[in-house]
Amino acid sequence: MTVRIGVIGCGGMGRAHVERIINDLSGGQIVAAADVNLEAAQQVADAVGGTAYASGQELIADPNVDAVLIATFGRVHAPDVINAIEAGKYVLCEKPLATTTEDCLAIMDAEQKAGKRLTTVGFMRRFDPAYNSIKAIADAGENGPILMVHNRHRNPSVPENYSSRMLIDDTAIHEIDTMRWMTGEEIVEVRVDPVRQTTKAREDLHEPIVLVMYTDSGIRLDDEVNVSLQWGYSIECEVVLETAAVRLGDQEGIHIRDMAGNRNPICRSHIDRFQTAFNAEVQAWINAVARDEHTGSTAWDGYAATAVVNAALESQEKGGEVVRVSMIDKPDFYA
Ligand code: ISE
Repeated sequence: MTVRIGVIGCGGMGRAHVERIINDLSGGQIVAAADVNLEAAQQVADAVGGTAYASGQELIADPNVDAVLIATFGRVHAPDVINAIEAGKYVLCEKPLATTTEDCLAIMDAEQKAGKRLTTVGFMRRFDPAYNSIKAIADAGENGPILMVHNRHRNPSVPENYSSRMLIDDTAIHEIDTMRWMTGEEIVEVRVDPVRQTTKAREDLHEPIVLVMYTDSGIRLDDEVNVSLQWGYSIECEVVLETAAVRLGDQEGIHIRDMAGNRNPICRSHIDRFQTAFNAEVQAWINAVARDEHTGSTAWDGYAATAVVNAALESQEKGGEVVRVSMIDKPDFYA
């Protein structure tokens, strides 16, 4: 069965997904595109011979659309996700699932009413081969439990509209999810340490920052978020077990020795660095939808990440105070 996909949000991320579905993946066909900017939707629709819509609601109602991929801004995700659930259509929603826990709870309510898990959140690092290798070593248990994890999330630069809160709800949210997934535990406490400010960021962007988080069993997680580096896109993760320390390797394919030194080329963006993970994530979703099954992270994962983000934002506002994460008990539906 070919899964007929409608894409909501035709900016950079939406178009990147459209291109991968057309060029790199199998089993999926883009049949509709929606964007508040109808011209942007029309361009995508023309390229695939599909239908353009000015709203997600109209696209979801299209009987030719089997499943929906949402790549709009986080703050407008919830109504489209809920509409898709009510229409009984699987959704792959880019992160964050929603920017408030209230919206995430409404999504979980809609899913429980539908009696079916239909929502996958675009936490694509769960599909990155190197993160998976680390998790497999940790899960095997031969080196004892995880004691702590050190993360570094470094970007060369960020767009003009990127604000200080996005250090947490747009950037650190990746480590928040990856750490929950890696440890299999909820994060219960967060503190955001301010750091001497880089002169390379805009004056109103207060970075770098370091998040320090604890899980329910006491695993310590830290995450440097540093997004005006200039020199490259660099993601590091080291998991410290009792008798081993396992970290992401050099992620670039080749090694060069020349007059400039002994080095690997460096990625420039998340699209380069996580190309394999993005492809694996969307392919797994298409395959699962074709089998009428859910795959990847759930609406609960989206909710939990947003709850941790909220606690971190509160700590950021309060100059680094420790903040407890406030969450409902996990419904059995997501067990
Ligand atoms: C962006 O939205 C991403 O998802 C990237 O992975 C991250 O590195 C970047 O900081 C975010 O702005």
